[in-house]
Amino acid sequence: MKFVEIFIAAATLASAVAAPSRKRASKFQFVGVNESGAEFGNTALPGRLNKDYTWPDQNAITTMIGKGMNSFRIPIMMERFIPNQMTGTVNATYAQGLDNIVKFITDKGAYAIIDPHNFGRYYSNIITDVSGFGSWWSTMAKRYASNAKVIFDTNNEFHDEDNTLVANLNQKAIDAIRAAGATSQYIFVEGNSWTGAWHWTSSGTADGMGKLTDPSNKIIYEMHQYLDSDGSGTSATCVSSTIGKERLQAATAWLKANGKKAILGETAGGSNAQCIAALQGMLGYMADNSDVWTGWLWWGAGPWWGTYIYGMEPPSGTAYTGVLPSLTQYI
Ligand SMILES: *[C@@H]1O[C@H](CO)[C@@H](O)[C@H](O)[C@H]1NC(C)=O
Ligand SMILES: CC(=O)N[C@H]1CO[C@H](CO)[C@@H](O)[C@@H]1O
Repeated sequence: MKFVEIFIAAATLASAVAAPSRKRASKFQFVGVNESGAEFGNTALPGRLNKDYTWPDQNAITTMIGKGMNSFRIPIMMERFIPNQMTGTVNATYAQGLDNIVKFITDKGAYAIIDPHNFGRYYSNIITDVSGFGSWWSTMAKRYASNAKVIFDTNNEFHDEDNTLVANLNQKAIDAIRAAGATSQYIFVEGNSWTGAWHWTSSGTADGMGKLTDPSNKIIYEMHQYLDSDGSGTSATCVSSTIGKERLQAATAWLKANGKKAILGETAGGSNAQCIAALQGMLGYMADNSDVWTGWLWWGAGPWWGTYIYGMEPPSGTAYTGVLPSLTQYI
């Protein structure tokens, strides 16, 4: 999701291996939700805890694990974790907050996906210092090198920049993470054009992204897809009851042709019959193609969403009450 929309939900991923308390219906490896909060107030840097930003609610995560979810994406700000320059040192306050939520999630056997929600920017400037980006990731990866339930997400939604730069940044992140000793973790890589599934091949981002290499062979392509007319995830109206499946078809063909796996790292639709049909059609299509689609994450949950159109926060979020009950077979 774009910064203009102030709130982002972090993805909650739970692992099938460390079985959550409830048996899951689908065969997806990762199902969960974005858990927003720590990336909020991104124009206030470093920002004040519980005024500009907050951490996800642990009770809400427990509730979602009870629903069968095993994966939680935690959006953070790169600048809050390492202020001033990417080669610098961590802010102990923010890093401790991240440690706490990561430990809570992974102690429950779920995946914690660390998502620098920066759109390929650092202090609003497009990141061109590939080496510095590697340093940032090295610092992060060392911190969680021994926790196999952590997933590293290179960056949220690169956009309006050079496709080759995006691929180079992703490769540098992979190399830095592995060199830091974090060799067991999955790495989610994101492309240009807001990592949109519908633009994955047509934007040209697929070309460089398809050449990424990983010595641990555990990279998963993270794509995002919303079902409103401009695909921005800002409307509760979906284009049609079949738009979800349609928007994934070209990317699915690319994944199969290139032997790659993907995660739908952000998706949502409004709480209405047409969107629910479109979501069911899309998730059913992904289940039919589970050789390449490993799962999906809803956008978004988190304590500060209020009456947000896609709100998945229990107990009263718009999507928690109006959409989730229709998606249980895909969890
Ligand atoms: C570190 O983070 C805390 C809370 O996020 C913030 O209040 C503080 O100003 C930060 N310190 C620096 C040096 O950025
Ligand atoms: C779909 C959606 O609303 N996404 C939101 C995610 O959160 C960011 C910021 O936290 C918002 O700007 C987006 O609108």
